Amino acid sequence: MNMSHERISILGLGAMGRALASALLEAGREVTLWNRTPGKAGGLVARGAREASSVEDAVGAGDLTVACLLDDASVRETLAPAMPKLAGRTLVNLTSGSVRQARELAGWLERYGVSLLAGGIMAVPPTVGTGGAFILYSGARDLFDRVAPVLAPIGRPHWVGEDPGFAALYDMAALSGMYGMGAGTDHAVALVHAEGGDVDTFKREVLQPWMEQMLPIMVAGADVSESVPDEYNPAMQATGLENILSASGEAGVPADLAGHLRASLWRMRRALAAR
Ligand code: FVH
Repeated sequence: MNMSHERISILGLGAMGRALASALLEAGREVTLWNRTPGKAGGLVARGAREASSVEDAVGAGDLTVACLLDDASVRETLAPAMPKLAGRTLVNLTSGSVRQARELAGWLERYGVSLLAGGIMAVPPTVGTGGAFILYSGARDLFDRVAPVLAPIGRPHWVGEDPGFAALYDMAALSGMYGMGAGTDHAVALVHAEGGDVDTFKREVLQPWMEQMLPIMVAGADVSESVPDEYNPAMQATGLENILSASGEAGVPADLAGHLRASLWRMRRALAAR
């Protein structure tokens, strides 16, 4: 793989594909674009990108092909006709999917002599290419070492292992943390709103500083065991969780979080029973 020209082809011009292309153009890369539905490359072409007429055309134009499509099925569907052209080349797949899908994709590509670097984007379109953005990669370390500098403009490259499924694993796990946080904050705001509180003031003066204080503690304390740290009092925790459930019921807020809260409650009760 010759990375000296840093010619990158991007398959997929959704919100994320466009953001990736923009950051790479900004960094002076030679960028070729393909999208299933034509007409999405306009502004990027005006900035120097070339729009390919087919997937085969795009794959042939790049030292590196990046797929950023909806899901695993769309990646397979898009690549299938271009496999002969992709043979002997590298695909970086930044499409979200499951661990098994990533492993199976690597096996499928390998049969055609295509190297896969699997990825997971830890950014949203507006933050691509900014300081906080990072990209999880998994696959052969030497491949990562060659690709990382080429794709660094989209976000800090972070290798998580040889197993092609690991980028998806860490991506999905991190998203689970984010969605849990999102569900919790939505629930918090719904409670305050339902009981007549000032949501903006609550967010600014209570929720934000509370979440900032607790986030490092929650991440450090996240644990797969059923144990409760000695310094925590599970009886107090169980009562506290019951209070949240009661407050939600009184406010008439849908108990969307009840499953997680009850699971935590039972963890406290089991810890109490084991003492
Ligand atoms: N946007 C985000 O915030 C998240 C951040 C973390 C990473 N995700 C993942 O990135 C992948 C792409 O997401 P996206 O935001 O670009 O998604 P859309 O704007 O919906 O664009 C989808 C593109 O996929 C194309 N597409 C869909 N189905 C097919 C198909 N069967 N064959 C070929 N292409 C297909 C679609 O094309 P079109 O509808 O314009 O013709 C778009 O290019 C995704 O995995 C996120 O989970 C983003």
